[in-house]
Amino acid sequence: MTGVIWRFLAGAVLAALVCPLAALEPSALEPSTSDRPILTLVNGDETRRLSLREIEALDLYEAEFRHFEGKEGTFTGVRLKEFLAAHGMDDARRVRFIGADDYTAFLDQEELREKERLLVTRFDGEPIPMNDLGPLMLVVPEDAEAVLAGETSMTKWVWSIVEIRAR
Ligand SMILES: Nc1nc2c(c(=O)[nH]1)N[C@H]1C(S)=C(S)[C@@H](COP(=O)(O)O)O[C@H]1N2
Ligand SMILES: [Mo]
Repeated sequence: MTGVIWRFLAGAVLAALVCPLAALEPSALEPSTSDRPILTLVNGDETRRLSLREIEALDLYEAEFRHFEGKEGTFTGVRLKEFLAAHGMDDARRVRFIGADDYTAFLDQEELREKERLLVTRFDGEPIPMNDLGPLMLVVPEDAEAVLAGETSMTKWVWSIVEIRAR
């Protein structure tokens, strides 16, 4: 009897260790060497264009999950908070993300604090083409399952990001 209970507990602990909620892990990918500008950063009245090499200059992290637009695999990128801090945008009242399709969504300070968001630069190790939700995507790995289950909103999972503005 106790054997059954122990086996159940051991199973539960193992499952929790092996299958965390799409947790962010350090990535072993080599940062890009591409100098082609793919992102416009607007901070107050300063505008800059960044390449994949410049975006991936920070530590890379990854998570495995299924995105509601269909992609299932490994999403790699930089932590949004670190990226904003590196570009002096971390104390902006609002940060706006603009897609190539002109879709826009913003995050306020509370949203930036409450969840770990990843600015995705790669899918399954490769840069993401413009016509396949690239070049950059905003995702919340810890919410991936809740979004698929219809329990959490995905309006701030912007894809095809080409511009980020702080004010
Ligand atoms: N670039 C871009 N990102 C986007 C959107 C979009 O139209 N363009 N739609 C947003 C909204 S409103 C939602 S609910 C989810 C899912 O959008 P969909 O229902 O149009 O697939 O993606 C979000 N990210
Ligand atoms: Mo939506």
